[in-house]
Amino acid sequence: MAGEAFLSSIHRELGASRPKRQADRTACLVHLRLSAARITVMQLSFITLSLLTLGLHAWAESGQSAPIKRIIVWDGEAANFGAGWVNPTTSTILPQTAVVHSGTTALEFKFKGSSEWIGAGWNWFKFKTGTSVGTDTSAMRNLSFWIKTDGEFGGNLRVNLLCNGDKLDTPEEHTVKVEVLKYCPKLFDGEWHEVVIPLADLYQIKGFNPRILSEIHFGLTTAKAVDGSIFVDDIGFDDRSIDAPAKAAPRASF
Ligand SMILES: [Ca+2]
Repeated sequence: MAGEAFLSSIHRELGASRPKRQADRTACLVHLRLSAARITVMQLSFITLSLLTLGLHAWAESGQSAPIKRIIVWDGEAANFGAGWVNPTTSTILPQTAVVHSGTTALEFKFKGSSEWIGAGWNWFKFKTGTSVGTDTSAMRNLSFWIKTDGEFGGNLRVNLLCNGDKLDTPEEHTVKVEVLKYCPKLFDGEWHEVVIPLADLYQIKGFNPRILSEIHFGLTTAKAVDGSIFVDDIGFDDRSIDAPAKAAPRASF
């Protein structure tokens, strides 16, 4: 009987301690799960931080910057408003669909002549005047456009911009003229090229207003008779770094 009593006491002891042990086991599991959760959160935080650091490092190494801001003033598609002028009047500057850089339309400045200055302009506000009419380029760094020449004419092709005003074409509304060849050494090879001209090279006239741009001019001087065409597409402004190479802009962005 003494042995039975002893065993019975052991059973009671075991029976009484089972809930406590289960509670301990549960607490232990909760603790382990919380610890695991803490480790997981820490790991995720570490991984996230590592990826972010690696991403920033790769971004810095790649030399990439924020997306380029662009203002397209004429591309013949989404931006297809405008009108032009030419000199002499036997020349033309018109939208056409045979030779294009983007979409289905580009401008063609077509000329034939000798011993005279050949010029053309394209006004993307159709010569509407006013101090509130024009493209604000104050946050932009460059004039850019695509160009293709057709014909054996060579010579000096210069470009400049006009800002608007109550009266168009006053002296202070013209930027200085720059040589396209300087920014596009392969200008006369018959292929399409993007021309990127820093606005700082153009905006040097006192009184010029960069907030109301409305027109671009092309002027050609040669020492021989000329007969050819200059095709222009995707005229716009952008804020890309002037130190960056003039990479081809994706056509879809125009
Ligand atoms: Ca186009």
